Amino acid sequence: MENSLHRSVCPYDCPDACGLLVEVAGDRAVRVSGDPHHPFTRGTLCAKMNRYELTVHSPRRLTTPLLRSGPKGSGSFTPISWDEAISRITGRWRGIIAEFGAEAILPYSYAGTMGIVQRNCGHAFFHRMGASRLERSICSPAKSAGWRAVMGDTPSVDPDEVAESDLVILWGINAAATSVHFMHGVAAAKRKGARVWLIDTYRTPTAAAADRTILIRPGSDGALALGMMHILRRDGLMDREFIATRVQGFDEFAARILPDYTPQRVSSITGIEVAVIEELALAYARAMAPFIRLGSGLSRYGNGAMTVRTIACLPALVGAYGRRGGGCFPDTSTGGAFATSQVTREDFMTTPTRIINMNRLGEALTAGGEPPVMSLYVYHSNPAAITPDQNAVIRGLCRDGLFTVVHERFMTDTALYADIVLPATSSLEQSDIYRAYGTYLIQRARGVIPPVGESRSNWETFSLLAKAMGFEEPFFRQSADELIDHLLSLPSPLRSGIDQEELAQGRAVRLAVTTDQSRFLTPSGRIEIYNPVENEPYPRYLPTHEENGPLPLRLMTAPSLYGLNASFNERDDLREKQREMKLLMNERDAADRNLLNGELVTAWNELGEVQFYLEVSDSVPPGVVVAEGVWWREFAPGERTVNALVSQRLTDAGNGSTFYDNSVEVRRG
Ligand SMILES: Nc1nc2c(c(=O)[nH]1)N[C@H]1C(S)=C(S)[C@@H](COP(=O)(O)OP(=O)(O)OC[C@H]3O[C@@H](n4cnc5c(=O)[nH]c(N)nc54)[C@H](O)[C@@H]3O)O[C@H]1N2
Ligand SMILES: Nc1nc2c(c(=O)[nH]1)N[C@H]1C(S)=C(S)[C@@H](COP(=O)(O)OP(=O)(O)OC[C@H]3O[C@@H](n4cnc5c(=O)[nH]c(N)nc54)[C@H](O)[C@@H]3O)O[C@H]1N2
Ligand code: SF4
Ligand SMILES: [Mo]
Repeated sequence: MENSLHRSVCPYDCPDACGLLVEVAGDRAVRVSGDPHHPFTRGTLCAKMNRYELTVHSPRRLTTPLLRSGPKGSGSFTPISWDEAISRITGRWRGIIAEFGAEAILPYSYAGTMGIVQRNCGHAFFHRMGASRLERSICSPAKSAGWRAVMGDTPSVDPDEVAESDLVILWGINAAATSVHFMHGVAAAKRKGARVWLIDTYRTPTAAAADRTILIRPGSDGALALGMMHILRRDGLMDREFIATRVQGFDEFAARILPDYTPQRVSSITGIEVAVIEELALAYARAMAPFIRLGSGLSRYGNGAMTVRTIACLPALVGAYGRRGGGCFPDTSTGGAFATSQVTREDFMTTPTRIINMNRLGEALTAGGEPPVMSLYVYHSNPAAITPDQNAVIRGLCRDGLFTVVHERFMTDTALYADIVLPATSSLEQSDIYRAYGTYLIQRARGVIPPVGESRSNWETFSLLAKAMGFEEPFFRQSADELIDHLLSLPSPLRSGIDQEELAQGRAVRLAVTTDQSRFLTPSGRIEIYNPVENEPYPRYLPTHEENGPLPLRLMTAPSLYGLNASFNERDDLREKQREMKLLMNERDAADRNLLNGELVTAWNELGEVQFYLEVSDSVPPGVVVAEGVWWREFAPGERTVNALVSQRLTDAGNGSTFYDNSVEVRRG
């Protein structure tokens, strides 16, 4: 029989949301490639997804439900049937609800799959149950809050517009790893003569695509933006007419805030030479259409929202917003594409229940609470690896009496602590509808191979749990495709006039968005440098949590080219490319500590200790160390991985994670 070719969508938490072509032989996907007709993917995938079939058919896939048969964390399990698993889970839950109330049950999920239905369907189930709610703020809520404070609901420009820019600033984004296809547009701009500046805390792989790389002290980007604005004003390099007609509060800001941010002072905050700050400001002012691609790295600090807010003001001073090829791109806001509330069903909740911040899971599981968390249900997330304060999370997962269920594709660090593990399908085995957050495309996918082993999708699993819990709502009795059809039947301005046929055939379709950044969707209709609703009415520089911390090295918990958060650890081919779990350190810091390249070291702070292999590297400035990727503990040289060094502290707005706002010291061994 001939192999068949099917369209699908990359399900991972990546702004690109690539279109896939999947070659299927019998029950197996044998080859996965980039869809040449997908307008953003353009036929190429990243290093991770090129061999997605190795993930889908990995010998590590979980194929049956498992019941714990040894101490928590030991990894001893016995296979059981789905019927037994569901009846054990719901039996335990009934007992917990009777004794403690449903709020003693906590769901934990994030972004193993980005499909609207599979990602969000658990909300409906737990709302119906009356369980505690999870505040899903691990990624970049501070970035959204900072952007919104200045620009309100103004949409981002189309990412491909970057091709028309003459100055691209990649600001706190390792786009070569985290948004590969955006770099097409950057390359096109370069061919037409654009200059590319990268601003990061170390020389990432993206530096190879930049003309200039500025290394900035962690968390100080807000000060750099203020310094640039100081220079623009000092030298009269602003678009006065634009400011007068389109911006709220500039004069007051210029009089009260900007004088403090002289190049000298900004240099002492950021560690960047005065001459370089001057040069960057001048290049920015002279550009016809400067384009800022804003990453999330700089928002994961105690001052992260304010940093983003400050940077968002910069294009206003030169009138770059609304100029073709110019402006600022944080991500696309495609949230209105579908009525997600039809999946999450807040209306199933009879009274508003307790909300627990996902960044503080360690605290939630260990610090009691009223009621205490007695059961944790984890699906498409790996909190023992990816959540801040790994030691607290693992202490919590070890707690006697906590009943933990994990629905997963693999025996992750979290699944190891489960009482019951349920096997999950991969994206190639389930239906969903996707909206990208780095483009304005949506795409529908259907399963292209049967489920591997006895695995079931999130949707099917919640349907089974709902039935066993006696939830009668017809909602839980439909199929995922019926729910997708329902979503598509509800009108949305973003989908008006789109090609339904293309969508039904699984092709990517562009939403009907006007990405005109010259219409400011703010309360005042202007760019709000002055925002009276904020605690701080004007942007100014705020310190990070660790600015004057006791330990000397700032730790960057950066993404890796060959993994995505803790996903892809199952892949030997990708792990081999990274060789081992490394800590990058500058030569001077290594010499000060008598540490040698390649040796085993321990990074430590008040939260924990993590072993790495040291890589002495000139890509890292003194005072900074870098740990790329989130490893499963199985592949770590020691007992813990990077998030044992990350605190549960939150951002200044949005209750976000502060992954980069940590300090460590490093010793041999
Ligand atoms: N290959 C790969 N792709 C991914 C991911 C992955 O893990 N691997 N993760 C996915 C997810 S969930 C997300 S949210 C996105 C995130 O993608 P991005 O928006 O790129 O954000 P981050 O990956 O958090 O960080 C990007 C860069 O910020 C830098 N940085 C840290 N602190 C500062 C600072 O204070 N100032 C400046 N200027 N830079 C700083 C880091 O060194 C890092 O290089 O990527 C997605 N794509
Ligand atoms: N040190 C450090 N930590 C980080 C980050 C970092 O840059 N550095 N990034 C942070 C960020 S931005 C984010 S968004 C979070 C992401 O945190 P998570 O969303 O938890 O990320 P993953 O590690 O990708 O884990 C997803 C899991 O879902 C499983 N899965 C995939 N598809 C399905 C499915 O359909 N059903 C079920 N049940 N399971 C499925 C996968 O096997 C995988 O184990 O991590 C955060 N943690
Ligand atoms: S670049 Fe992102 S969306 Fe595209 S295949 Fe890779 S992980 Fe998936
Ligand atoms: Mo994320």
